[in-house]
Amino acid sequence: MQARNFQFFSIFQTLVRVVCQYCVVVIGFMMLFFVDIGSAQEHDGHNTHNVDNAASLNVALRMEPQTISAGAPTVLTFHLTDATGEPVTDLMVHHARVLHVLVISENLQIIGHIHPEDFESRDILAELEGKYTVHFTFPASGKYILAVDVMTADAEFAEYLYVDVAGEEKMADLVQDFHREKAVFGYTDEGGDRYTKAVALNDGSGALIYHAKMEAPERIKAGEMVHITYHFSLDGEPLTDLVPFLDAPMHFAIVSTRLDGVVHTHGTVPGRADANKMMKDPHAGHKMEEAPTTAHQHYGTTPEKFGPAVMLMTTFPEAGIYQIFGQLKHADQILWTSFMVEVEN
Ligand SMILES: [Cu+2]
Repeated sequence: MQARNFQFFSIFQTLVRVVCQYCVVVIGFMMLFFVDIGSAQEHDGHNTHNVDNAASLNVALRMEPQTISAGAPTVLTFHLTDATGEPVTDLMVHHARVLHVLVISENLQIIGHIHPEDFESRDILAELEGKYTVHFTFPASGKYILAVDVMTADAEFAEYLYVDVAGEEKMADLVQDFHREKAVFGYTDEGGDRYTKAVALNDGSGALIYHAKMEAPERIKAGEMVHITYHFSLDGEPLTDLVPFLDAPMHFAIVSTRLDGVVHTHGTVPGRADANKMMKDPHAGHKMEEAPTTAHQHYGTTPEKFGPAVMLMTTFPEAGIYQIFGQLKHADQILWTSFMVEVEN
């Protein structure tokens, strides 16, 4: 018995030694790593806007290179800190991602939707320091708004930052287009609901051409709940086999020409229980009363197959002209829609 105990003890001792050595190596590596990150210049001073008053989140953006040029790959690192300056690392996965970045050009024609998980170079150690990185190539020079969406156990945050992109290739002027039926391009999924490139609307770079019809009230008033219904078809046939994209039937990014914010919201499938719940209580999806245990807590579950209709329920805060970008999925194609609406007082 004693011999066995001794054996056990010596195995235990060896185990402890190995674990300790491993810890020393890991801690040493982490220290080296953070010293390196710390020495790089931080790009503070960007305006951020916090939609939640209960908790606070600061987002500083570091760009590499520091001057962004059209057509050049750029590394964007968002440094998340709380009111006391401590890194925010307890982000919850919502809509299948830990952090969502929407990039939208001032002319409301270029959009990107990217996440740290979309890149193989994802740096988990840096994320332990509240630093989340995405890669993006801005296709044209001009001003862009970046919307960063994250969720913690206590709150949801939407922060906005602006970047100016230099370069010869200037973005086109804003065009007011209030058509309610449009051709929609499909972009082949890069795997796992990823599409990491910028999409310039109507540039014809997509492979398959779909058709989208959007039904909205004739007059849309600021501050009033609006129901907008989309109908999708391909080759004249209604699409009945749309599939979820990032845990939602459809993602929306709603931006006004003021470029003063981005509403990142999600569509529902008409006739479904969660859609009906939304009809009765339009804010149902945004309440945090029920513990958000899954990424589905926004608007309930998304059916595995649906279509051809998807509904958007939203409220436009002010009068103005808004672009409603939409993103959804069919087979391996990620579809981007854009419809402009005018909102009155
Ligand atoms: Cu996202």
